[in-house]
Amino acid sequence: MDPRVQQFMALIKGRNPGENEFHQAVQEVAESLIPFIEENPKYKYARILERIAEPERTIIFRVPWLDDKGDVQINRGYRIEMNSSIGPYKGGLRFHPTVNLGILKFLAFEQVFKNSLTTLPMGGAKGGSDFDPKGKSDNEVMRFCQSFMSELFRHIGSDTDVPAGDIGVGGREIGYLFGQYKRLRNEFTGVLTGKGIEWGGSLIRPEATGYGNTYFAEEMLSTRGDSIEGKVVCISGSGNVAQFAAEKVTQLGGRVVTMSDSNGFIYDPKGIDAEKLKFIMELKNVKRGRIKEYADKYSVEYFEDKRPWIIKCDIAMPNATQNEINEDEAKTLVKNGCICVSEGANMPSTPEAVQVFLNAKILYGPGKAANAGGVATSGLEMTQNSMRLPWTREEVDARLHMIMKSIHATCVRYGTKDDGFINYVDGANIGGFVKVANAMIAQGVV
Ligand code: NDP
Ligand code: 2IT
Repeated sequence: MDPRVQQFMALIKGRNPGENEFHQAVQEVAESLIPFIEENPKYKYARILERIAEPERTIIFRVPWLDDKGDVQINRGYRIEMNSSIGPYKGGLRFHPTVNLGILKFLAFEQVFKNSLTTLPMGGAKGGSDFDPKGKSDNEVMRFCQSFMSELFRHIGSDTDVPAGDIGVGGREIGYLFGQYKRLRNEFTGVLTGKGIEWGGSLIRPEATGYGNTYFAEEMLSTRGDSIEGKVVCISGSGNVAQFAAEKVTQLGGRVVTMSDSNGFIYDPKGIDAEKLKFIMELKNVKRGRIKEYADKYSVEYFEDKRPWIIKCDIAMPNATQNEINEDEAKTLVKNGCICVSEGANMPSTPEAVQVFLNAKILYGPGKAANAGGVATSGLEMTQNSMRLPWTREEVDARLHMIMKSIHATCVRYGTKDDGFINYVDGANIGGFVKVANAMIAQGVV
């Protein structure tokens, strides 16, 4: 390891003990940025790297609520307000039993760079809770959301901090959170994004992360004169991002052969077409069932406790969670002829897996670039809320498409190496950094 990176990481690990995912996210960025900062010493003198890795504010709170039996339950709530130099704090809320401070800090850190790449004026944040919505009734989810917002409301606002969804937080949760915020503040504002279309939401926001992830893959492929048409695609996850990535890939002529959840994956060699995807959407969004039921319905193979990366494919879209592709799985993908990895999830590849993709010189689009379409469209929702004027589906989709092309162009600008290889990791890290770092310098030592 570069000794400068090592020295910086010793500082980060000392200040943030035990937060492994946060260390991982910071180290990846530091590896791209430290050589760049050496060439641009103004960032060094202002100690931007040290400042950018320290949250502006960390909020941790108790979330007590009553379950359906009348018993008291206690969870922990968080909001990490990482950086506000280019706009109000912005980023999702995750409700999942694995949530802890380190995971949310890694997500908030990534969000700063991602939001900068979108071209829109948004700072970076992330929040959530170790609450598990799985197996809870709608009423339990509502009471939890109301309790969570009863504390969070005092820290957020449409010009201060604008949360949205992430794992375990979809339209249902955003509705309950918004209702409680409105009641406490007596204000109808764009304080959350991902709202329902009848009450201030944006068309295309539900689709945006998966569509954007696919548009980004299409852009990467176009640099090699290729496209999604006719490609075999492995997708992991079966939630919001996975569903709409599958929809767009299929519309563009690709064949999606896998989807998964935390229990296993299904392999459908004929492809998950529009009709079958409708079944998955109903299964996951309404019945809240398990992906295994797809295998039973369509008589395809189900691999329990396995991840899809053992299946031969041209394109891989990890769209479930962090560290879901390890080194061996990355090697298997490359060996099987995979030419493109477009990350819908945040940090789904381990550092060793990333190295395998970079060494093989395949098209590798890291999450902070490839999944930025979701937050970008959240930004467009904020714009429409401010104007009090909704845009059409076509208008929002066209803007999303344009933004993904622009993010790709930024990665090419900052990530192209002497031999012409585009290192999208460096491209996204440096491209996301410059705007934020310049704003931090302009605003002084704050
Ligand atoms: P959802 O909650 O809608 O879906 C999550 C999916 O991932 C489910 O299929 C879930 O399976 C699976 N999953 C979650 N945790 C694990 C785990 N530990 N191991 C295996 N599978 C798991 O979330 P989203 O689709 O919104 O989010 C997916 C990813 O995309 C996350 O990394 C998120 O941070 C990222 N992302 C989301 C954006 C958005 O707009 N929603 C924007 C940008 C990135 P199960 O149901 O069994 O838990
Ligand atoms: O990781 C992400 O970018 C999100 N979960 C979406 C955040 C947002 O504010 O829309």
